[in-house]
Amino acid sequence: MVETRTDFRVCNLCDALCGVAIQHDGRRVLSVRGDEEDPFSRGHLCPKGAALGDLLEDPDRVVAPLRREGDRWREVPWEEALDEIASRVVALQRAHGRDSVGFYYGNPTAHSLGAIFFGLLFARALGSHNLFSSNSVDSLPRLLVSSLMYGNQAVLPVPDIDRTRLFMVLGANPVVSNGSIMTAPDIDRRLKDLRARGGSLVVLDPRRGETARVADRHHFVRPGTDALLLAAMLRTLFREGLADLGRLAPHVTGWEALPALFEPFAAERVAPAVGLDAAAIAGLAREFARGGPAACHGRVGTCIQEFGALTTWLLDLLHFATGNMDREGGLLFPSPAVDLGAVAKYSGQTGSFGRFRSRVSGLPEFNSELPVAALAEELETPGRGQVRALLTHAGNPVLSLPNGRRLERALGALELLVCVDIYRNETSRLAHFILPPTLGLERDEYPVLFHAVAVRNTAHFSPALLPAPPGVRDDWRIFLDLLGRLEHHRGGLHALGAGLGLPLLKRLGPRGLLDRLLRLGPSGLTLAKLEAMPHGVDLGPLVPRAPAIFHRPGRRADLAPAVLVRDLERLRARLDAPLAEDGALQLISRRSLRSNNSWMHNSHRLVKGRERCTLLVHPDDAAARSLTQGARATVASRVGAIEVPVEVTRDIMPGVVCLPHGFGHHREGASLRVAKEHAGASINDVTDERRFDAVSGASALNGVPVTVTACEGVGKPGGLS
Ligand SMILES: Nc1nc2c(c(=O)[nH]1)N[C@H]1C(S)=C(S)[C@@H](COP(=O)(O)OP(=O)(O)OC[C@H]3O[C@@H](n4cnc5c(=O)[nH]c(N)nc54)[C@H](O)[C@@H]3O)O[C@H]1N2
Ligand SMILES: Nc1nc2c(c(=O)[nH]1)N[C@H]1C(S)=C(S)[C@@H](COP(=O)(O)OP(=O)(O)OC[C@H]3O[C@@H](n4cnc5c(=O)[nH]c(N)nc54)[C@H](O)[C@@H]3O)O[C@H]1N2
Ligand code: SF4
Ligand SMILES: [Mo]
Repeated sequence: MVETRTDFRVCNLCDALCGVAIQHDGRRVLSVRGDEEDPFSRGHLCPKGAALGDLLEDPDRVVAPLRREGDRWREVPWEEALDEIASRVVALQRAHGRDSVGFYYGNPTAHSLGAIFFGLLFARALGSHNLFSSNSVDSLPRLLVSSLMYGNQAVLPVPDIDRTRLFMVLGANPVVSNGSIMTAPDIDRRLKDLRARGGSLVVLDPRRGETARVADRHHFVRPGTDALLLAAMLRTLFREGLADLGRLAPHVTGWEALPALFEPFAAERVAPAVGLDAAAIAGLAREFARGGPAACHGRVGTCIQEFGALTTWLLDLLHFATGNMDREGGLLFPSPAVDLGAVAKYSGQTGSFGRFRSRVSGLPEFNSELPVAALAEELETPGRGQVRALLTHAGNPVLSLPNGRRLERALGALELLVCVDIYRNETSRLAHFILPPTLGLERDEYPVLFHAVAVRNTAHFSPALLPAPPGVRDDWRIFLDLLGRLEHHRGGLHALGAGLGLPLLKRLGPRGLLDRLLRLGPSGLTLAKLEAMPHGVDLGPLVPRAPAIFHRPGRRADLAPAVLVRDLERLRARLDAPLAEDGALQLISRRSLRSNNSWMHNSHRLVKGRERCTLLVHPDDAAARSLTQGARATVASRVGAIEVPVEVTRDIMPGVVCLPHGFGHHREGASLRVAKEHAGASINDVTDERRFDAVSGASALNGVPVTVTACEGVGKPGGLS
């Protein structure tokens, strides 16, 4: 008989930090349950967590370094792959300059302690301006606004969902996402508790999604108009004498300038654009000021749109102006066991902005990275600084970034593409080398970023549980090994190792670094103490931290950063623009409980059942286009067209259509056999890289103007090109 046992870890697939009880036999996962003794997640588990074992055993997983020769893939020894990659990188940088080699890291990087520490180190050591990440299709506006207002991108306010009375959700869907920049496992229970204590949940979203369905009220708002809505709410507060900084008054600058700034945005004036009547807008403002404590949570819907930075700023201002910033039940700044704000400060990563710009379109750098809106053109446009080689880590740009088809052409033409990935997916199939890393349960993990944005202070360490396949390496090792090779090939004057202290870092590894950071943090924890607490430890509710948390002169938050104040003029001009182009609909995205961006569609248990890659269309828009339930439609934009089945529903606002992202698995050369059977079409084959937030450069993936027409006959999967 095989001996089995149960161990406790944290699921690292999304931001929610669910504790999991894993039954295993020392080699394989036998079952996954939610860990009832986890003080934070209290037994919660979503369908993806239950599929953790599927990832480890996926027969399509890459388990040895692969080298592509034409259409064929050959397993090669690590030393051969690393050596050749490093020598080609060094040769390219010698011949064409440091910028000729780029780096892109994707979302799971943030879920790997080793990749956070060592991937960023690697990126810096490349010495290239061409660093990109999924941040610029995600939280870039949020990080930028924190650096502008609080002097540090790592100072992030989080809704105190467990004590608020009014929880407003604007452009997020936590019931599905389980919270983001609001780590909140078991969100359903938290929302039930909110209502049980007499509080209310109000959702403002162009779609009546899963969170809206459990809300007290849901209002449709037109995509990309949140800044108008918030500006009108702020004007109401100032005009009606409801704006009051309270305790924070001595700790801010720029307050006096604010009332005049919002004068052009009367509720009556913005109402037609927002799609919400003026009385409702003013009512929301009053409710927020009087019905508190109140917290408004904006996320992907408010970030990846044309006014991402402006909207994020106005959201924070709404809390300052109603006394809900840094207040119990409002927004609070977590006190994580690893003090991320301090780490950012001492490692020089508080968030630089605009120190340099992208070569072709002049998009601004943030924290040494350029927005992905500039990626394709930086790969394609000849001249000094053109990216000739790209390394990706835990990303799938072909499916995740705007205008995926252009990107796939550009990636396919690179002199060198290296992907550190567990799969030969839609992006890595184009690579010259795939370097396979371990997965979460095979390496030591501590969710350093997500503890820092959690609705409660907790700490939970997950030591490696199961042995990894012999041919894979921990991601941090891959980065350090590559750095070592680069150093070897650069030689002499260009030696990196001494400056970076490579030998010391190698000895410490992520565990050693974590232990040191815990010891420097406020909780008195050490790695050894954490290891003795397999269910994690509760460090208590969030507490007010201002002004000590502000990393600015005099510890004062800047309520009126010049670059954001200037952008109000662009918002004002939006008021005079037509609501929509003739006949165009606005395309937005959605997530599903059973998928994780582009990469969990190869688990049978997650993809089985009805087709999920459908276009949501309001009955009026469907009728006007002769679209019927289940029929196929063509969705076309400036950049391309796809074909998808139609789902007619009143859950979407008239004038808006909605698709999930992360599909489009029909592409030749990827090895994901299950995903291929549920290929769907990629929304990012129609999103437009030229649409971005003018301030931050973050892509505007939401609100894309598209035309939708009925297809004739049966289309091929994934649609047109
Ligand atoms: N239209 C539209 N597009 C979107 C969004 C949207 O809402 N709408 N959302 C955006 C957002 S928020 C994000 S974060 C991005 C995500 O964009 P990306 O991060 O580029 O894409 P993912 O789908 O998360 O790809 C993750 C890749 O990492 C691999 N992987 C998984 N675990 C590991 C690991 O431990 N190590 C390594 N090395 N690789 C691993 C997977 O196989 C997969 O290939 O997509 C964005 N794109
Ligand atoms: N199950 C699951 N969970 C996930 C992920 C996943 O893929 N699947 N991905 C993870 C990642 S990487 C992230 S970043 C988080 C994202 O977490 P969330 O932001 O909570 O999730 P989304 O589903 O993207 O929610 C965005 C909402 O904004 C709405 N929206 C779109 N455009 C606009 C607009 O212009 N204005 C307003 N007000 N609303 C708009 C959409 O209808 C949608 O309801 O989720 C994480 N969790
Ligand atoms: S909600 Fe996120 S952390 Fe929790 S089980 Fe699901 S994927 Fe894992
Ligand atoms: Mo994300």
